[in-house]
Amino acid sequence: MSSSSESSSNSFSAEKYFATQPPPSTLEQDVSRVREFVDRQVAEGRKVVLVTSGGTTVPLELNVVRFLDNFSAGTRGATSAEYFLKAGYAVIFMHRQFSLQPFSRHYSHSTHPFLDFLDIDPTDTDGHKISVTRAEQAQLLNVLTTYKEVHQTGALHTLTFVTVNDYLWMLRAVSKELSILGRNSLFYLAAAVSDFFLPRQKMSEHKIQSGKGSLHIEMDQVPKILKPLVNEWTREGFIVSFKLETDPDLLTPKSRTALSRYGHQVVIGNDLHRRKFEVLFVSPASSSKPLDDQRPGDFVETWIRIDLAKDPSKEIEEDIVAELVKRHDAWIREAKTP
Ligand code: PAZ
Repeated sequence: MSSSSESSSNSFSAEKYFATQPPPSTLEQDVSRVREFVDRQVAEGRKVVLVTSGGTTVPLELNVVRFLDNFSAGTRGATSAEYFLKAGYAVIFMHRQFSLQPFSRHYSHSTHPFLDFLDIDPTDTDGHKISVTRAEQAQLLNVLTTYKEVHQTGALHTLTFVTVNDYLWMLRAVSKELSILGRNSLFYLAAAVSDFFLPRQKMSEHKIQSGKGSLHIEMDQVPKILKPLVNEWTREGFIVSFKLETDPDLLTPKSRTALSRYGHQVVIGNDLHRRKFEVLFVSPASSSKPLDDQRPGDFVETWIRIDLAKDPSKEIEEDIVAELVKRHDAWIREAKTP
């Protein structure tokens, strides 16, 4: 696999990407459901957040047997979605198929399988009476109550993607639908999106054969989607992107660069191994200065940290969302100030 610079022939502008790569077959249906959901939220006066969550795949064949994937389980997105709902937002939860989802995430098959806390009543001769073990009852009741309330109010809408192509088409379409909300929309882009992809035109139709020995694949660069998102698709939405790094020295500079390059509202930097207890918020100090002319002092940087040793059940997403809600409200108020 090789990487290339943005100006090389291997990079796709967003325009070229959408002109050459086909949309997912369910896109139109998905978009019309999103439109209905957004219309309902506008009528009910709710702010709407789009949460993207989980990793995208990059298929290597048209009849796909093999694909590139990444580590993301969707914990950040699913957890944050719950806190946004609690804060009164309507949530469009756009997630990788089979990754974690709000509410059911508490009972993930790998970390907390639900069969482990169900009991069959031994006194019931028919064997039909199932109960929840005492230790699990309080939490289950809590989760279930909120889950039912959310479904009753219709404040959660779920969308599914698998490939990076699904993700890009869906993000473009959903962000255009959200533009009618103006500043009442928030974008929380926590999905781990591949930087590289194999254009359809270069894919092998059938399963790649192993007969020729080693495999060499040259991938193209996925277009920098934040640029059209900020400049064209949704001009007024409050946009929060995430930056993941594994080298701690790169976290601050790369987060600043992302903010300067795209001119949105917040970049949240997180280190792969420390992401559950600390994140860095980077935002512009002044919106009046040209973005490409900003210096380190022109950014406001705030760390959010939690102490998991003191409170192991605390979730950093609670504090991330609380901070964003404050900033989003200020952003909405700012537009109303003459
Ligand atoms: O899904 P998860 O909770 O395991 O991980 C969350 C995350 C690290 C993918 C997210 O916080 C993030 O940084 N997303 C953007 C990744 C990127 O730089 O593309």
